[in-house]
Amino acid sequence: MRIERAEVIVTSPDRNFVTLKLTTDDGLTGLGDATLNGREQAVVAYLAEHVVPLLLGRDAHRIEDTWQFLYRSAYWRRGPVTMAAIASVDMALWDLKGKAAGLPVYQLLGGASRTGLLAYGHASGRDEQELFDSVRSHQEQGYRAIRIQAAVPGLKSIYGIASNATYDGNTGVRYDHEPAQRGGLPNEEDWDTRSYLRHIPTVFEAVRNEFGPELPLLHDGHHRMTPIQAAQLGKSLEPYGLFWLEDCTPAENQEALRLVRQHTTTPLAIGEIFNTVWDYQQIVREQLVDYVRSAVTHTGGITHLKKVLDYASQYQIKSGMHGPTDISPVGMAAAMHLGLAIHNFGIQEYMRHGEKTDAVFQQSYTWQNGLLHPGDQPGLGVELDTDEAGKYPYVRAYLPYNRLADGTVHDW
Ligand code: EZ4
Ligand code: CO
Repeated sequence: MRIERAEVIVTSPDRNFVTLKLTTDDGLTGLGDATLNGREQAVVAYLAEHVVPLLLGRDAHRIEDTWQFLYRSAYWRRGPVTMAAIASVDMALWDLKGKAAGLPVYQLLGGASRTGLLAYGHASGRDEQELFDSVRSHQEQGYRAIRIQAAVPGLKSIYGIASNATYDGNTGVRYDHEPAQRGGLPNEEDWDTRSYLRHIPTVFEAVRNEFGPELPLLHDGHHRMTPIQAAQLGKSLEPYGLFWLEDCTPAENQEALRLVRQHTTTPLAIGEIFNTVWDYQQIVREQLVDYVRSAVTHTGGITHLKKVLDYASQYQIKSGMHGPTDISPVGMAAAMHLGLAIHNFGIQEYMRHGEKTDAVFQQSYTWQNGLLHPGDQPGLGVELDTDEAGKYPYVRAYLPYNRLADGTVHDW
C-alpha cells in the first residue's frame, strides 16, 4: 500500500479547515485534520512544501516509522505548525490502515473500552438569564456535562461569551462560542483578573442553585491568571464541585501548577495548546493536573497522543481532549476512536459543527443520550465531499487578543 497522491485541501464552510488527503496505489483514501485556528496557511505551506514530497511512494502501513521520520528528519522539532502537520499525516495513515483492514480505527487501537464517550458543551451568557437558557438548551440537546462561561461586569467582550446569542445567519446554527473573526484583523477584547475572580464564584453559585448539585460543570480560565490568582479561583470554586478548571495559568511554565495544587482541590485540566509529551513531562510526573486537554490534531496525531495518554494513565490522569469547532470532523472522529479505546478516557469536549461543515465532511460518528460514538465504518468514518469543499474558499481569520484597562497586552 504505497502513497500515490497527497493533497492539501483548504475549505471554509462556517470556518477554515485544513485537510490532508492521501490516496494509495490501490485507490484507498485517508483523511487527516491539520487545522490550526488563525494560522491555517502556515500548516498548509508546511505540508505542501515540505511534507508532501516526503510522502509520495512511502508504505502507508508504516505509521510509527513515518511519524518518527517526519518528527526527527526535520531537525527542527515540536511547535503547533509542525505537530499539526504530522498529526494530519498520522490520522490519514490510521484512516487508511482501517480501510485496508476493514475495521474502524478504535478496533485497531485495542477495541472499545466503553459504550460511548461522555461529552460536554459550552454554555455561556451575557447575563444570568441568558446563561441559564444556554444551559437548558444544552440539556435539551442531550448534554450531560456543561462548561460555564459568563460575562464579567465592566468588561465589554471576553473569551467564551457568544457575541451573538441568537442564531448565526449563515448556518442557522447557534454557536455558543466561536472566537475566530473572519476577514479583517484581530478583535481587541478587554480583561481584568480581579473583577473576574470576584464575579465567577457568584455565577457558579447561581448555576448550582438553579440546576442542582449533580450536573457536571466545567470552566475555562483560558491562560489568564497568575499562579496565586489561579489558586484563589480554584479555592473559591470548591463549594460548587467543578468537574474541572481548565487552563488556569499560561501553560508554558509547568512549575506554576505546583503552587495552584498546594492551595486547591478543584480538579485541573490543561494542554489544548501543548504539542508533545515533553510539554507534559513534569506536570504528569508530579500529578499537577487531572486531565490532559491535547487534541489529536495539535499533538502529532493518534500515535503521539496515545503515548501521552498512556504516560498520564500511570498517574491516574485522564483524557479531556480539546474539541472546539476549529477541530474538523476528521480530527473529532480521530479523538473519538482514541477516546473509545483507551482506558483512561475522562470526557470529550464537543461543540457541534454547522450545517455547511457537516455537508462538506460526511460523518459516521453519532451523538446519542449525551454520548459520542465514532461509528463502525472502516477507518475514521469521515469522508470529504470535494465539490462541497470547493464552494468555500479560504477566508483569513484571526483569534482575538486582550488588553488590560491601561493598554497592556494580556493573555487571551
Ligand atoms: O480558544 O479552540 O476549550 N476551548 C478553548 C477553545 C480555544 C479555541 C482556539 O482555537 O479554549 O475555545
Ligand atoms: Co480551553
